Amino acid sequence: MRLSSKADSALVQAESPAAQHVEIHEMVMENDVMKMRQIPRLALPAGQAVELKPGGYHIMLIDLKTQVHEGNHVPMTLTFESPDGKRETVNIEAPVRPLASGSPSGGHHHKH
Ligand SMILES: [Cu+2]
Repeated sequence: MRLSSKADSALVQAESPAAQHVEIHEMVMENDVMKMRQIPRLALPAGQAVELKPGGYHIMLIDLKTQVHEGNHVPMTLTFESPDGKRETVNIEAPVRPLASGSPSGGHHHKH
């Protein structure tokens, strides 16, 4: 999934009725191991598309309320914040992707 904005903005929150918790994650290389960690905001520079995908920035669904499978779409509400602090929410249908295989927490309750 790609996010882009005409003006500088940042993704600051994601919510979905499909999961208890929704976090914005990035992948980082730590001691030659790819790890994911939560980030408080994902910057969207004006006119520059930011790609969300396994292995990069992604939105993590934690404690799923319903089973979701790859190829499904889940409803999601994204909150964006502009540099002046104004917030705007956008409802989307996000495509579900599994965690990359071989990652330390592969499988179980986590879906992207
Ligand atoms: Cu993640």
